[in-house]
Amino acid sequence: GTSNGVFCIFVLGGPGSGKGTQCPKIVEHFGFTHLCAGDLLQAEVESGSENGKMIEQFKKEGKIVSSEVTVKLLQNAMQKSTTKKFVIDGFPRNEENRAAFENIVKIQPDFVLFFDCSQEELIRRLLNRNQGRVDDNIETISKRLRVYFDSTLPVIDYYSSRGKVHKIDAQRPVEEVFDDVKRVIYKHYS
Ligand code: UP5
Repeated sequence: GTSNGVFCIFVLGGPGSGKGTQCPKIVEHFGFTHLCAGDLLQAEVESGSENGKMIEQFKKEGKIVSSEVTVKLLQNAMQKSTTKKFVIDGFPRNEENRAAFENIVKIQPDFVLFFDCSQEELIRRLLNRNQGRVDDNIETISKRLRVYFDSTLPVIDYYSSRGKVHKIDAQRPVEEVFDDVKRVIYKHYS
């Protein structure tokens, strides 16, 4: 882990790759604190805060909200946490996010879980989810995928070049994916 006693995992992967499905299982199994950037942003929308309207618009368009907003939400949530073991889901989504988190929070991830899944399967899952998300329609899904390929994959490449990425085949059933997730975490954290 990092020197200040913080242990931090980033979970990245395309929209629908299973980040929000696997992270609660990590919490249950390892006792990490789960911070989902998308959920923290959604809570801002629902609180009716000043930024809420802007965030909702960004979500509808599949665009990445400014680091200033997201990093602050993550930082607040980290400060409130009773543990120093974090699994951060769906962040950083671009190089700006990554640099801002490193500069402001001053924490590097111990490693990155990368959920690899075909585009066809991602689209299938998102169209089937049917939970009333403003961004689960085919137009927004296409935009989210484009943003993922253009902006998030470079972040994964960045960590990959530093030997920090564990790629997981996320196309398989939930429990099989979690078996691999557990194996990777046990290797680094015990
Ligand atoms: N499912 C899951 N695993 C499965 C499996 N192994 N086999 C079969 N089905 C599986 O899963 C999606 C669906 O697939 C579910 O129905 C699930 O049952 C099924 P889920 O676990 O929710 O996948 P996840 O990767 O979490 O998908 P999600 O849609 O939540 O990912 P996104 O990354 O798109 O969403 P997020 O909430 O992180 O971001 C939404 C928007 O917020 C972004 O587009 C952006 O506008 C904004 N945002 C920012 O601007 N900045 C940020 O830092 C974060 C978000």
